[in-house]
Amino acid sequence: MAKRSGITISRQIMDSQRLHPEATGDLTGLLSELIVAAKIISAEVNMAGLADILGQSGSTNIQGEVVQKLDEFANATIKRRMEQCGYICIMASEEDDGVIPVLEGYEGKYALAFDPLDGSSNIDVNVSIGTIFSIHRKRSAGASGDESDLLQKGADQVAAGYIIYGSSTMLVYTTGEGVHGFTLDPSVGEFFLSHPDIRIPERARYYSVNEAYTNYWFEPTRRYIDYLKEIDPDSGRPYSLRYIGSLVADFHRNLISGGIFLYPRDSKSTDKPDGKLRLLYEAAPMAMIVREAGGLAITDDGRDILEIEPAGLHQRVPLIIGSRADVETARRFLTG
Ligand code: AHM
Ligand code: MG
Repeated sequence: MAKRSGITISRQIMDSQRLHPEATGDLTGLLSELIVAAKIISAEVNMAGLADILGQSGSTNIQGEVVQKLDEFANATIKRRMEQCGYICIMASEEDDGVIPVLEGYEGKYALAFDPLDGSSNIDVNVSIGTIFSIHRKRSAGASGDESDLLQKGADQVAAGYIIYGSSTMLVYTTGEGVHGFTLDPSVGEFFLSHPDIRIPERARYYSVNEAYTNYWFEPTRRYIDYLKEIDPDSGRPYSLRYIGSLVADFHRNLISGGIFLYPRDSKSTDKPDGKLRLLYEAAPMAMIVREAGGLAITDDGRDILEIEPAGLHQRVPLIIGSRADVETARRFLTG
């Protein structure tokens, strides 16, 4: 078959809907709304560096309006679009403590969890940041959803993805049929298929972890990282370290080039007994994406991230994610 080019994200989503005659188009509609939100946030992120120059930083802009921080802007943008799209019944965001209802009369059949702008502390230094999303099917009775629609394990996600605002803006998502990456052409405002059917390399030469925390780690975590640094050219060690400190950017890099990312528990500090990253809108969606791309995601005691039953909206979880063979090796160290 001839290679198709110039495929827009809407075309690709419609094509995949066509493979499911039973589909109602709601998931397609939901993803389309998220894509619009992504474009709006992308435009705002790209302007962030100009804010000072244009005199729009501080508490009010030149129109006399209060300027929102970018993460608040991203959060409000997604909530506003989704609460009246008619495809979802309930939402959870990293920026909101409780569940976020949708407008009455607009209740749909999906639940959406999202991190509106992950890594937002990196905005001021022009480092890539991202939006992460996770979609489950509604399972509560009645029209309006409740927390139980969000507290579902990652294995039951119907779709997951992220948008990375980097040297270009990319959207990477899966509905369980492979992982596809699209790059935004800002001149026409469209996402075009640039990375069809992404496969993460089986084994890699890179690891990503905040190594400054070594002294907080449990001994097996330390032993595993020491192993990656041993000199053994036959098996490709030492690995190289790449840590950006922005999950979407670190994950994306590893997805494309191969690598393993770790955010383990602390043994000593009570500050991060379960690591830092959140299960519902950081670890679980990335775990679905990596599984669809051939990789693996586990906790630092060897449990499969996708099998964890969430107990709270903002539950944290230790995360080891990336190239399958590397994560399997890590699991042997961590559980051995
Ligand atoms: P945030 O949700 O407050 O932005 O924090 C999450 C970020 C992730 O993007 C990144 O992986 C992690 O924090 C880095 O944390 P650390 O600075 O402890 O290495
Ligand atoms: Mg976050």
